[in-house]
Amino acid sequence: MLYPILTPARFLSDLSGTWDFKLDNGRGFSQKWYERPLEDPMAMPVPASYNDLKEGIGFRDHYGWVFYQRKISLPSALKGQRIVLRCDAVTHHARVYLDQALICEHKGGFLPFEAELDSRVTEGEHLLTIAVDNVIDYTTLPVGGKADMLGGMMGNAGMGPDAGEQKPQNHPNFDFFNYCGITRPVRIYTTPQDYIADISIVPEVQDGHAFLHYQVDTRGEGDCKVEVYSCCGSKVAEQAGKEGKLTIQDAILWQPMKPYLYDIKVSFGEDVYTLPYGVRTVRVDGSRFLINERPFYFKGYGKHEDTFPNGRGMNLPMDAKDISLMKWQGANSFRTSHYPYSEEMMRLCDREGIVVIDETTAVGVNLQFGGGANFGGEKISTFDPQHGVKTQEHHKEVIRDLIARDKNHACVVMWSIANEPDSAAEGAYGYFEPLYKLARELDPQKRPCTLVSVQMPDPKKDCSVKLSDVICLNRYYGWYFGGPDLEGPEQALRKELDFWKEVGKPVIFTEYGADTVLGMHDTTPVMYTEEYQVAYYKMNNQVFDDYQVVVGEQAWNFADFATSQSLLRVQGNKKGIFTRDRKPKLAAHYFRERWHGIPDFGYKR
Ligand code: BDP
Repeated sequence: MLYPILTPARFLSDLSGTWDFKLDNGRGFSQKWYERPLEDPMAMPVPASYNDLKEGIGFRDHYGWVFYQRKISLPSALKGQRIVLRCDAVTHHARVYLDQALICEHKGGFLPFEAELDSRVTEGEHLLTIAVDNVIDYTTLPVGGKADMLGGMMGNAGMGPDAGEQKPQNHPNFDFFNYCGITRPVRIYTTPQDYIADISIVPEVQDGHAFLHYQVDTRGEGDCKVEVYSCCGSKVAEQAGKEGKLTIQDAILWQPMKPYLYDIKVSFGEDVYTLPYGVRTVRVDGSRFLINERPFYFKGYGKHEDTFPNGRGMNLPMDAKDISLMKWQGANSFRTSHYPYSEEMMRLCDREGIVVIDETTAVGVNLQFGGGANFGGEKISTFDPQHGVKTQEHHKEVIRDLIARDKNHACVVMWSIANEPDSAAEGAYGYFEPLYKLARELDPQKRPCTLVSVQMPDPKKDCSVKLSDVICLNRYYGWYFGGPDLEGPEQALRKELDFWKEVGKPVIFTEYGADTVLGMHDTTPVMYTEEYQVAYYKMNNQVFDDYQVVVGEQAWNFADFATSQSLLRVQGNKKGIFTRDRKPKLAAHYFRERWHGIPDFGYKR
């Protein structure tokens, strides 16, 4: 899927701005609110999550549908063009209406979808309504649970005296606030009627020259030509035809922290599209992760798209700031925990040389959290065909759409199929094996695939041992497991790594961390102080340094972030190395010193 851009053949209009908005009162659909202007609407910015933009818990924790609406009219000069409406992310379920008609419906809150508009939109004014549902359950990704699920781990539900009837509400089976709304841009773009639908490029590098195996997917008739331009605008390769091989002599490679992007200009009939493209290779060799055939060491974070008051709404200045802070620290990478991030962020990472582990929306595919669904005594196995999650088909759709969106990004070096699923459970292999297979089939570049695995008593049972190219571990030795004593956790961590050493695949710690309140200090590093966070990381990092198989460390989390309310979360998760408004904790300085001393390449062998 191509990112929408202006070209000599394509018009683009961004519908960002202030829309009309209304919470559904249960009658939105029966009264057909989409057929006429909303009565007494509020003003609502797009893109943004709506939750923090008005006061009151009824608004913040609204359960169900909301309606966004605005008028659109297009220049008549666009008549005859193919006109497409593109929504980059609507969380979690969208119904799009133009005037009286439903023009498309989409499930999944973090990936783009499109609808072709009837050519009549170039005449007069039209009413565009996007109805958005935030309900999460056993069929959605991320997964929503039953009333006592996360409550069992982090709250007060499920046990003890009767707390009274609960009104219908979401129960996220994951640890971040269920922000929702139209969180990324809505745009209209045009193409000629015969057009370029997609482009796939697979790089090969030999003796300093690059060979780009390309394929252009087109609709209609026309001649196809592909040209490659250097960043200063000179043509370095050209080839006719919808598929073929372009040769770039003495190619300049895209490197972590030293990015270089070519412009690939594709022409087909009257259509023109230009793709910024970095040439680099990625592969796993034994326990090494090779980028451009050199052993790479991941330094960085698991992040969130989470800012105030945007919620998960796209925030370009904060994306730029985050990358600047990572560079200040000598970090070179992050994981898009726990959903795909905006295309703007991915393009920025291509441009800035930041390496990305690209994750699907599959978080919460685990009914065991802290007792989880089993908390009240009812035993539910995650993959139980009858009572377990029903996410596999949707999980396939998400993998398809993620790879379709991000396949050409140089920054993306690995796909993460899921975060902390119940990967050692009965049925886990049967659930995941087809998903890995699908990802491997669909990715033209055949990047490594992984699953980010939860801490468990017996890692040998994790289906990731067999399925993943790289072992990604979320481990909390010294926080949820052990701590404040760090000696016992250190021994346990070493013991676990002795096992992974034998497996022989590269290991990346994709999460490890400790909640820390900015400004809380002590001479003895007690839990929640900034000193404890530093002591915790020093212990873990020292162990990582002793194992060749560990090829990366991504701290949890880059910044403090909003979560559901619960007994373990004081205004959110405080494991950030930076606060939510990006002030450094002590650990930010500790990592700055450590990471500037670790080269991007060749740290381990
Ligand atoms: C891990 C999850 C992450 C949480 C983190 C934590 O992957 O989403 O925020 O734990 O507890 O289990 O801080």
